[in-house]
Amino acid sequence: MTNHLLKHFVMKYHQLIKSIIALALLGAGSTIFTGCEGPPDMGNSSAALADDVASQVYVPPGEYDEFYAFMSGGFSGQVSVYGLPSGRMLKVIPVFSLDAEKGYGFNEETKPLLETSHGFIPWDDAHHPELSQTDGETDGRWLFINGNNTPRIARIDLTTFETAEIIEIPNSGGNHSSPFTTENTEYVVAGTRFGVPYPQQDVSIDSYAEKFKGTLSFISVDPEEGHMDVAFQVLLPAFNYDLAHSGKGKSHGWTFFTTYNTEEKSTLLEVNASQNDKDFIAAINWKKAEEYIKQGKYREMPAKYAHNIYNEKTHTATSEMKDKVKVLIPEECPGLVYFLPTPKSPHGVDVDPSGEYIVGNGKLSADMAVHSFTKIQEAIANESFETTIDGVPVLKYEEILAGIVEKPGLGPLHTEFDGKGNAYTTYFISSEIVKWDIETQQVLDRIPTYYSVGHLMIPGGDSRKPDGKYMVALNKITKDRYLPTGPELNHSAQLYDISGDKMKLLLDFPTIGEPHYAQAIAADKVMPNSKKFYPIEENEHPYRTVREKDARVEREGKDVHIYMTSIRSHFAPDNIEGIKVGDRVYFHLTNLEQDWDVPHGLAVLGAQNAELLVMPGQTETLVWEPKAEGVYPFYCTDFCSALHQEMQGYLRVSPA
Ligand code: CUK
Ligand code: CUA
Repeated sequence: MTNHLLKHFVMKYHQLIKSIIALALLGAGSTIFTGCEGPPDMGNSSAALADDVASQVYVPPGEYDEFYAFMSGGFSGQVSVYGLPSGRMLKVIPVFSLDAEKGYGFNEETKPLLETSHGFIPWDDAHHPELSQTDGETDGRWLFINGNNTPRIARIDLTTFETAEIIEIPNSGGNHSSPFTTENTEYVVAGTRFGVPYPQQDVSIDSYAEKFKGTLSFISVDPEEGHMDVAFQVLLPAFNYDLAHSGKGKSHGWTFFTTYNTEEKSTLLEVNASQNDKDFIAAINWKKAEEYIKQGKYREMPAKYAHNIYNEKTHTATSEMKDKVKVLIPEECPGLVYFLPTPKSPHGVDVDPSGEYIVGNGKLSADMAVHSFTKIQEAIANESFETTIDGVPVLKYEEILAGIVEKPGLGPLHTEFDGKGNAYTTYFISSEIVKWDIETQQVLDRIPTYYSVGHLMIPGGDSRKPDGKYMVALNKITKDRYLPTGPELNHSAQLYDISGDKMKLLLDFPTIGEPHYAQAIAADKVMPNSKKFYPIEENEHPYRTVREKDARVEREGKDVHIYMTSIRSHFAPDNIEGIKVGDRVYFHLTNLEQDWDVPHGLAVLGAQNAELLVMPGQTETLVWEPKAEGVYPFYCTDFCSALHQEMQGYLRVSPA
């Protein structure tokens, strides 16, 4: 055996040991890395295969990728955009977190986007990007993403790749099961992970079962503008609502939410949680909810939440505080909610492209339950209920089951579909993806992931029309996959070819933050609408300067407004005097360029905020309160022309 082969064999063997240890460690939730030196086994077996694989992901220089992939940033709070199949990173879109690169959250225009009922919160934990849909197909208009920590949903405009709106979700704690869309983007949904005192108040945590509630929110989306609104909430027992997916096709009009802690305990230490053999999927008939709302069968409850919208004409966001929400109570609204028993602690709930099969991914269960929408409807029609909890009928497990995937792997988390009758489920503990037949529930294939896969993504994989060519695994642990970079490595995505019977690993690429979920869409659904610049004549920013000759400085008491322009390669005005210590200086910079990809930046020595990065035709404002007299330089931060380095100026600050 050559050295190379021997090493290969050893590594393979280690993989087996790792799997066995991992199986033994059910609940420990990690794959054990055994510390081989050098690069690891790539999961494919020969050099020839490697060549074949390389050609499948190779996008020649200057050519475009086939898909846009949008990855959640997890605790980075942002969204990153990748090209597939190349795995090239195209952009980071700032959403919930400050981004110094783009001045996001630093300039006056975007600050209001990060307002909440708790004040300015420039961070969140973003888990699930969700593309807007028309007729159950991704349409390339908007991307929604949840903020988990301070409950919010953001809408990104895919003509600009910028955050256009953020709405806070009232009466919620941990907005995890969000923002999964309905078939025509009628709604994006949100559910509270934590039970919350309802209404929010100072109560003993021990009173959890009596005083706490769970809320599921339906956020309407305006079909033209995309503007969101909290249409209504459904008040439920204080389970923990984990994930969701809406029905499609025959199950259009329904949304399904997984729950855990149906014991309603205030502490989830292992002994307390997960006593019940089954938890529930909460099935909401939102068409019915709309009828109840129309009939006025709702209660209006106090709720404090921010609604922030970015206006593309004024290039400025505004924040509005709202104070009421419509609430539906199941006891008063028969037919609105049903509980579907589902084996232990389901995480994801996924609906197949036909809308018939509802897959509950029970983390602590050996088998996976697949529910039948048809059977659910029959059970409801026959009023065949096991019991009722707070006015919500519980259906009988055996009666709604389409079938079971038997012992497919350990720790199922999420399932996506290829549109060819197959489902693909991630197994966190056994670190693999299992392909199975939706109708027969037979396992067809399995492939390891490196390591500990969370979500997976197939372009359109949660829509009616998946593009079943590629699959991306989003892994929690990276370990030995890349050159070491100290104690922490970036999370890792892996691209697989799923066009044939057997899944095939094509590519590893690092990601930003923690990509929980991702979505992808054919490039030709987005690319033609991508904005190249903003026409200057349409700029309605209140502090715009549309001609260089109008550049000027205006004083209003202690506020000094600098109406500044930029064009290759100078600022106007560039030498500014008459500023005093104690003034508040507003740089309102309008970028006069009218061409693609020519932003100008602005940085000022000692300015407390970051820089500006102004897109062609836009205006942005940097506020600075100089603390000491002197002469301060400013300059353009984005290399914009051969004379970029000459793009600079001075600001003189005199004693008060
Ligand atoms: S979650 Cu992270 S692996 Cu927040 Cu959708 Cu399942
Ligand atoms: Cu403008 Cu560099």
